[in-house]
Amino acid sequence: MAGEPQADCLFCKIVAGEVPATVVRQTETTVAFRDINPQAPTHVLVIPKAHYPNAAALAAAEPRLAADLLREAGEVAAQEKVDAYRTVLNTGSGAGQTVFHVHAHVLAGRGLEWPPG
Ligand code: IU
Repeated sequence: MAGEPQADCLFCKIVAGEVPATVVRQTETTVAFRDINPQAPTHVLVIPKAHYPNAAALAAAEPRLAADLLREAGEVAAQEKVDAYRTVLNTGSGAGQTVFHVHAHVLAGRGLEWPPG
């Protein structure tokens, strides 16, 4: 069922505490943790606790939860004391998505080029 934990999902395992992560914030509906392969001095992933494969699926099924995710990206930036940051939501392997549990990357602390690579 949509939103239910998936047995083979790494981020569902992080939510369940079965895989360790450096959690920086947690709400009733979301978890934010440091990326294990940081691409910037601040690189935090914000995920919904519920499993949705990507941002569009999340927004279609649970628009308020999609809003929670984006609001939490801002809360992470505030907590990290960065005023400029980039929020990235990769969708599809061709765009670089490797974990199919929606996550917002929050990147900050260095110059970020545009267009992204
Ligand atoms: P992507 O947008 O799906 O490519 O992002 C997945 C991210 O998850 C990527 O930046 C990984 O470094 C990160 N990650 C992690 O933080 N912890 C893990 O155990 C694994 C991946 I696997």
